[in-house]
Formats: sequence, structure tokens, C-alpha cells
Amino acid sequence: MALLPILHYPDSRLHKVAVPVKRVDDKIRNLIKDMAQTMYAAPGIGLAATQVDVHQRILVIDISESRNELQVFINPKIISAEGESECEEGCLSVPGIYEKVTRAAKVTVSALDEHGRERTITAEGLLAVCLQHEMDHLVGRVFVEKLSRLKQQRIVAKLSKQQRQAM
Ligand code: GNR
Ligand code: NI
Repeated sequence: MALLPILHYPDSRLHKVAVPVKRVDDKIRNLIKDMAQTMYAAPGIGLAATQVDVHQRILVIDISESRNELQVFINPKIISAEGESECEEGCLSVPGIYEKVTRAAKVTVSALDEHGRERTITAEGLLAVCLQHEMDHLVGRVFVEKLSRLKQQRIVAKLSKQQRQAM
């Protein structure tokens, strides 16, 4: 197992579009283990492969308090979405920034699990938010890009200041 480095906004590699996984094999399962370990260590409630510079359609989520309910989504697809809800979001690729984002309130997603079995789930609340946030990463979108230009500029300035101070 290994901790993987997480890309930080505004890294252009966060804008790459991931390709579907062709076969769920041991190599993919190993990557999933590393992604889960990286997510738990961060700590975060979700992680998309894009964030660790792997451009395949894979994401891991664990929204449980106990941090032992890993959910794996390979080649996820939104089958239906309804309603609207606003939630304050954060992102491991945009450390220290929290902003309100509006998304669908309820989504039905189909995906493969780590065994290559297809499953369909309907999610509301935090799981729905997280699924949409992670699926955005897989098409190269970071949540701050849903905010106004002015807010994005302030975030970029704040992050570069944080980075300078960390050096
Ligand atoms: O850890 C995370 N928390 C979070 C909180 C509100 C909405 C979305 C998220 S996802 C984030 C982890 C992450 O960056 N996943 O891409
Ligand atoms: Ni994120």
C-alpha cells in the first residue's frame, strides 16, 4: 500500500478527462487500495483518481463516522438527477477553502464495484453531494469553477500565499 500525492488547484492536470476502466483487475484493485489509504490519511470523505494524477474513471467514498464503509465506483454514470440543494463543500485539491455549491439533491448512479459487478444506488444528502463532486473531478472540473470569477481569483491568491508561507 502507498500514500499517493494529491494534486493541488490550479494544477492543469486536474483538468484532464478520465477514460473508462476497461477491465477491473488486480492492478485496478491495488490502485483503489492506495486511493482509499490516501483518502483516509488526508482525511477526506472522497477521492477521485484524477486527484492522484491517474486519469481513469475511478472514485472512492466513505461518508461514515466510523470510517470503515468504503464505497468504490468505477465508470460511474448518473442515470437520473432531481431537485436542488446547497451544501458547503471542501476539496483535498483546494486545501482550506470551503464554499457553498448548488447541486442536484438526489442522484441515481450506476457503476462497477472493485469486483467488476455493476450496481445502482440512489443517493441523497452528503453522499449525493460527494458523488457529484467526485464525478466532476473525473471530467476535469474542480468545485471552485462553479463559483464566480472573483471568488476563483481570491481562492487562487489565497492558495498561492499559503504555498509561499509553507516554503
Ligand atoms: O473530503 C471532502 N469533503 C467534502 C465536503 C463537502 C463536499 C465534498 C467533499 S469531497 C472532499 C474530498 C475531495 O476533495 N474529493 O474530491
Ligand atoms: Ni475534491
